[in-house]
Amino acid sequence: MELGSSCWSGIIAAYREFLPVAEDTPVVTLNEGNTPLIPAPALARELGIHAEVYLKFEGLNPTGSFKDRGMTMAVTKALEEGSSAIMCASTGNTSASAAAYAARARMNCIVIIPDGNIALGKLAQALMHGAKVFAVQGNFDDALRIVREVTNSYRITLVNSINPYRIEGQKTGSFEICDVLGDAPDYHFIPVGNAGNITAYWKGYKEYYSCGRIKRLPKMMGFQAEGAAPIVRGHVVEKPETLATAIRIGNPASWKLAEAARDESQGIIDMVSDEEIIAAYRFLAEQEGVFCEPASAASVAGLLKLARQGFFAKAHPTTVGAHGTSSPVRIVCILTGHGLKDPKNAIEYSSKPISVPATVEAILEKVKLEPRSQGALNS
Ligand code: AN7
Repeated sequence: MELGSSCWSGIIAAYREFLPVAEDTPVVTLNEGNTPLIPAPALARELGIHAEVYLKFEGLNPTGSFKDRGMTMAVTKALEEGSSAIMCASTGNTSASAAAYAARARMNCIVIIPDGNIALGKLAQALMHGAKVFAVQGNFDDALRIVREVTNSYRITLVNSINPYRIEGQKTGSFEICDVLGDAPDYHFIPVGNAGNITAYWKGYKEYYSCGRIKRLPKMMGFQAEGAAPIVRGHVVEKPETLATAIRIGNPASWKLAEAARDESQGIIDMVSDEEIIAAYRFLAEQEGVFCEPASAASVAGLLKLARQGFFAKAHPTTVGAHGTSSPVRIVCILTGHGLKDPKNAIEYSSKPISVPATVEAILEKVKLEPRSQGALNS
């Protein structure tokens, strides 16, 4: 048996038959994918209907975000085509992923980020993996415009999600969900920034449906941040603003494809405020033990918003109440990135450490603890 062949070896190995690769394609992988689908019972209880809610925790990919699924494909194909360098614009996660996969493939990597608007962990990753990082005095949309122009005229491969191989890799997230659940969920909640991921997931579901692996398709429920919601508002947002810097995007590249995913699936693209994002971000960490970055929590903020508006009670009247009278509504929320990416927001929106002298008394003054009974074992 080939060494390691029984282990998970990344999404290209797992889903080769659905991907544009040949026997001799030089696969660049960090064993991405195979992320857990975590039940979220506390979240399900909040909805007021009989529901099963799952969190697809994409923060557990090798560089801490879903971008790795697309990047293994984009960098593999770049290498196969003889390219020696890749380039992207990024709000952070794409740059971290591109830098890591370029390092793995021994290729050069240039990334363009909006100066001052990228989370600390992501910047650390891009720098640590040896990418050439340019911080432009502009936003993501400016950065993407520059990258499109450079990659059009010079020999360097663009690895933003307008590169079709990115979408091919990212669609494997849908396959994993369906492989675990045995079918598609009823609803697929997902944050929307540049709109590549909603496009990719919808493509994945449709492919599994047309080859008979699933019997139905989910409704695609995309959520933008209120200050960066061009698709919801129907026009480009010149100066996008949100604390969820990953989705601080005013002119998404896959705008039309995201609208198609929404319309074909009879879903929704709506928006959530920064306050709603932070509430969901804290809820997941405190009530489910799952730490994602703020942009990822937009999917859950959207779910909670719709539940509050009575959306599910109206769409599924027989499921009202904890047990309902019919089978549970199945909901998957994509948590696109890990919470450790953005330590600044985590510290900003949680309670602060309490500074005390280094004594037992100082701790006991602040917390009430029961004395241990004599002879009891440590527990
Ligand atoms: C955590 O890294 O656009 O709608 O340049 O990092 O496919 O853009 C990141 C996007 C959601 C939105 N959640 O996905 C980039 C970048 C997280 C993200 C999105 C991003 P798309």
